[in-house]
Amino acid sequence: MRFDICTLFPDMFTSYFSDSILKRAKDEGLIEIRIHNIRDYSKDKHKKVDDTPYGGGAGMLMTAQPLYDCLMAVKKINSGPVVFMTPQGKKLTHTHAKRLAMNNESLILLCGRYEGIDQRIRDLLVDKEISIGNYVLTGGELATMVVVDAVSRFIPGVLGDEASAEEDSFSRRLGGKKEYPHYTKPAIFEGLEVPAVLRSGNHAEIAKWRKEHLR
Ligand code: 4G3
Repeated sequence: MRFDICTLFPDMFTSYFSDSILKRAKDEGLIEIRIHNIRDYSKDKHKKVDDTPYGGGAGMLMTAQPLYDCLMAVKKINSGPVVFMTPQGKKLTHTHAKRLAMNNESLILLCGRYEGIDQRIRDLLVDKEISIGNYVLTGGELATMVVVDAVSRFIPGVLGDEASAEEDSFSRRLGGKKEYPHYTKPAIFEGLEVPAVLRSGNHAEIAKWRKEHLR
């Protein structure tokens, strides 16, 4: 699955996507992530990418031209939908992330900054709008990282052999509930002991205990 990300802050993505599980997924060719700097597409002599809103109001908007040229260039290499990250979008859920991964459809993710983008880019080029929750961030970059991470976990092979996204929180296997408490060594920490049943080796009792402690 391929993700093309359009942003004014490409450096924000490098450490997140160069670490841990997503790095391995990239190295194994399970996902491909390409970052595109919207500023590179500005035709302004000072590479300007923002301007004041018509009608007045606080702050700046991202102008249409660099966004248009960036998205049109990316659409030539990625045939998937253009997704704009915005607090007004459809809320991302477990099911939604899974569906995006199962469709195995590549995505073009657009990160907004300032007070938003010129509406004509939405009208012309944006296919869907996704939100990671009811709050406003200073930019769409964090929201985009959340989408890429949550979707990638559902791509077969990304989590490795034993682990599966379906064994995690919110999966139906756990009755739609969250999780049971986890413990690792040492057996006693700050006077708190790991429940004896988890150290008993009795798998039936362990399963029973975990079921009783789902929350
Ligand atoms: C557009 C996404 C973009 C309009 C983006 C702010 C929160 C989310 C932005 C706007 C974002 C989210 C950039 N903040 N909840 N900030 O998914 O007002």
